[in-house]
Amino acid sequence: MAGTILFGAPYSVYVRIARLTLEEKAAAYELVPIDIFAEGGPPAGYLERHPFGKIPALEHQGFRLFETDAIVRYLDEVLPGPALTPPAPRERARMTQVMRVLDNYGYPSLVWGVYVSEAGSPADRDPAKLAAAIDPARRCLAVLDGLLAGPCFLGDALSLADLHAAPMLTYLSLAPSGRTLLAETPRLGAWLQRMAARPSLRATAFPAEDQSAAPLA
Ligand SMILES: N[C@@H](CCC(=O)N[C@@H](CS)C(=O)NCC(=O)O)C(=O)O
Repeated sequence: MAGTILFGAPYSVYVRIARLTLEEKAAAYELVPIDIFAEGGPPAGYLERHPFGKIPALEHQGFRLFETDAIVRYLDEVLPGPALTPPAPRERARMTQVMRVLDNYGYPSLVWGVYVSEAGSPADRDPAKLAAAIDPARRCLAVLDGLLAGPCFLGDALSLADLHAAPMLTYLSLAPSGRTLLAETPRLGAWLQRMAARPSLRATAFPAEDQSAAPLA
């Protein structure tokens, strides 16, 4: 199989992170739909691409890869276009720190805790989970706000940290409580507005950005 193929669904945070990397590199790619939340799960053969049954998975010129962090760092290295990883060790470490904060503390609290529990599909709404997520989400936003070093996370240059953060904070902004929390960190709110205006974000909008009822993240 030639070219660049990404397997996943447009509602997924992690699929969007990979798509943003491809878009910022102006790379041509095919998005092959895989819905892990479909009744009966993903197609049987998909586990050969991702043994844990998650999305995304990548195939690039015959090379198969899963785990978003591995995918975006690989794409950044092999594709032409602006570098999304800084050369200096401290900046690179900061970028990795932001990405791991988002995976370990942001995704559970901002996406599942606030967005899905408050504004996701009706079956997933859960006031108790929402209430429990407010403090962790607030802490996470304060930490991210403190890590912002300029118009982008690392200063002037866009990096993988910005592309990792944008989908999670976009979902957060679709929930009323998320918008209230974001108002407490105005620098981060302004960063999200700048990111939302980028063509890469516009080209990969979540279905929920156009709808009142949202699917799972
Ligand atoms: N560690 C994985 C996480 C990917 C992930 O959690 N993807 C979500 C969609 S955004 C998923 O596949 N969830 C399905 C599930 O948890 O069963 C990565 O970085 O690629």
